[in-house]
Amino acid sequence: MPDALSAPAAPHTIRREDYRPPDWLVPEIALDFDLDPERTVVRSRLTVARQGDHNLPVRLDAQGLRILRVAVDGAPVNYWFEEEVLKVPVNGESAVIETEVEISPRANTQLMGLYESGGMLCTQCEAEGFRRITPFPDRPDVLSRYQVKMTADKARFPVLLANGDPVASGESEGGRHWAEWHDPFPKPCYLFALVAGDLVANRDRFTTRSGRTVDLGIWVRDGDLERTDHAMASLKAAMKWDEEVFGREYDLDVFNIVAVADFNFGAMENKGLNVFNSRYILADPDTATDQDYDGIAGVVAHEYFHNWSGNRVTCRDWFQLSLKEGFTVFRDQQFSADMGSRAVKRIEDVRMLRAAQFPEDAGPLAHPVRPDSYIEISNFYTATVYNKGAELIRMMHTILGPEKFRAGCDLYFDRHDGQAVTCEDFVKAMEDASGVDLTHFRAWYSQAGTPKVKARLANGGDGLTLHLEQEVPATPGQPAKRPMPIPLKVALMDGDTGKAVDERLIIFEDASAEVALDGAPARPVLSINRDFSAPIVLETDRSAADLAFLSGCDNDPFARYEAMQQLMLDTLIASVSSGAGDHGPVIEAVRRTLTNETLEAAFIAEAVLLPSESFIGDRMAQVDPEAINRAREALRADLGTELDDLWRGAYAASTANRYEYNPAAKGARRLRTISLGYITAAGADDAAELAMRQFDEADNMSDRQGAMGVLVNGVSAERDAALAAFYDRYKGNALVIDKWFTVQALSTRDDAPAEVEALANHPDFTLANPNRLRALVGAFSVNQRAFHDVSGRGYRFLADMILAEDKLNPQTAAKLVPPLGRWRRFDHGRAGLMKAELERIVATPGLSKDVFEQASKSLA
Ligand code: B3K
Ligand code: ZN
Repeated sequence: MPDALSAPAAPHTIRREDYRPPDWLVPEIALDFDLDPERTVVRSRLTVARQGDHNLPVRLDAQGLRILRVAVDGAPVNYWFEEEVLKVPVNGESAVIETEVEISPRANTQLMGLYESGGMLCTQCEAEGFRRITPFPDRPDVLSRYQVKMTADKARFPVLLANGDPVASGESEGGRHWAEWHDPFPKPCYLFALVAGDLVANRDRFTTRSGRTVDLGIWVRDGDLERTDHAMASLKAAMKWDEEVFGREYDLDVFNIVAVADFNFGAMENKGLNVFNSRYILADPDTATDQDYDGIAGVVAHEYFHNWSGNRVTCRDWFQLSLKEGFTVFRDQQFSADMGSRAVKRIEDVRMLRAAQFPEDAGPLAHPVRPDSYIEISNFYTATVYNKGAELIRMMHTILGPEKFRAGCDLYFDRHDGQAVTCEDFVKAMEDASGVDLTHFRAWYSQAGTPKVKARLANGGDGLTLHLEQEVPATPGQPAKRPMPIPLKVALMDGDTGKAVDERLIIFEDASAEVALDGAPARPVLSINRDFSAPIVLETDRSAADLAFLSGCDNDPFARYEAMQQLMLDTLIASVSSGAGDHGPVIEAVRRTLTNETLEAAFIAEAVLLPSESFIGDRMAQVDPEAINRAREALRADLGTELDDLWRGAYAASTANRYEYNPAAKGARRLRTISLGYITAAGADDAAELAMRQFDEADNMSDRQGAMGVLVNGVSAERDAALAAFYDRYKGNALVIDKWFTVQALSTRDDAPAEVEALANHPDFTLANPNRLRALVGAFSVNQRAFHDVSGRGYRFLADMILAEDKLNPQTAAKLVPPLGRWRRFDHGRAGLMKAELERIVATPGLSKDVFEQASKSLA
């Protein structure tokens, strides 16, 4: 009897151009699970239908399954294996294929397929985990109606959930019970889910705009129930918002969410049964920061929004991933903007894009938003597919305007409901509904690399002209690029009055352009890429004085923030190269921002924050981690000292707040901890004491973690006391202990690499939990100065961790590789050490294809 347990063959590349429609469809599937953590038996009954004229067998993907039985129309059949595909010959146009397989959820450390987490059984199928549960054509363009029956020990697994609606349940022998769920909506197998566990629910109801009642449940372990209210409120807000803004209504009678502790990423949008990493569900003021609260609202909304953008209309193949992810990220960004401060949300989204996507686009793993090839699809759940993908949708929204964009969305959902489609289908719907020609825009889907735009104003005989030039850098496999249509929101700011003149949208399509600007004031200052209208790197010849001016008056909040960032960046880069810079203009601009009473605290907090060390590095020809750290710390110290009274004033102003969760209170807390950071940077004698008081008296996690984060970078008795007190207070709460690891992994002290190595030996550190691994190792790898310690110990540590994790969980291991792939950006010595670690990884026998792909491409 052949098993699908054999090792996979050498990694091979899957290409978008090779897409062929499936030879067999599976309109119906009935699954019967005999659940047990050690040994689960899965019986499946597939109704298969031949598609097209061919004699090919049915291909069923099967990975790590022990095959017990395969039958066609009730009779045994001579099936065979080719790599990890079970081939079943079928004679007629349709048939019923039955399979029976055995799997072990407990042995599943990859957390893909059916696995055990914290005593419960749960599934993760996207992208290709369903093949680890039962033989099936595991591709998103095979849509089936699911009937699922689960039987399990009633005492250990009193709750049995699956997609769709519950239809029946009962008792069986030996203390077991069963439940059956039906999902009326055909779906690809990546959206299948089941959960069995000893769970309790926060239950609520939502009435849709057409008057249907939906039963909502957020399922958690017993002690966690009181930390689910924010997730529930977010879910209801998201359901309402999607009706109002996108006209999308929920379609089943129940919507369940389950929180699990061991999860490879944030959450999963399975039809009617979302499964979440518990960090995106559980929150109360004592254990979760404002950022955690925002993350929960954003991810709960994101997964809910997938019900239309992803589930009702799904992807034809995995190259189209951004069809659902880019669009859904855009939708969740718009939702969060509407729930809080639009300006601050835009700043946060751009910061994230620049921190994660720009480096990806500029490195060896660069790929288009719609990739052309992959070895392992899990490696393509990237910032490019998600966040740059969202920027593409946003650009279409900008070019079409909100009404036509909405008409395009309506047409897309209407035209493709129940189908598996492509990014091209989305763009076509936008074009058809709006009448706007997006032919050139499609280059954003196919060309990788962040466009660089140079912009300058020139005053000639004919008046004022805006000169634009663009260049799309070469990326792996794409040496030469066409110019891209770049939507640029532009205005002139009047240097005398501070008022905006001639605000307009320019679609800059060619390699260069000259745009005449009318009605220019006597002293015009260019405000460009307002609201970050295009995901580009911009270069202008604006002086420090121009930038300082814009930072004080630009009426576009993003442009105002951006002017300050550019001023800071220019100052820091000058300091790094010359060893000393003129801090005066930054100090004055920050002073004006801090004393501007018309600005909200949350905006001020963003505006006064210096660019991160990595972001400064990204803008330099070669990254010098030590020099960047010195320059940034020097500017921080000067800002702290020169503006001491203002920082203390801002600090005191927000101290009176008792905990409330609303945008104003959040902003005040953020500004408070940032002020504490500057007071500390100035070397004030009372800084550690102030931080310790904040730590001790905090009535919320933002303040407590903020204080600890400030203390951790210094040398003081308070530092040790805070770390010990924090650990003691929260031991046993994994999500909070993750923060304890992260805060130390991000330390700016010289001993950070040694501390991180020691923490990897802490009894609470484990490779089995992806959150814990990311909290320590993931955070350390973005701590630029510590990770790039000239000794290379940071690189060695990361490579050791990747190799150890790869044995358990390849998907999560592979996510840690990209920081090593940035070797070209560093000096010869560091580059050599980084490459040596990548080479060591690639040479390791038994490497997963996940890590192999990331490490080998990083070396190329
Ligand atoms: N669709 C999932 C991501 C699955 C990742 C698989 N490696 C969550 C989301 O983006 O909504
Ligand atoms: Zn998503």
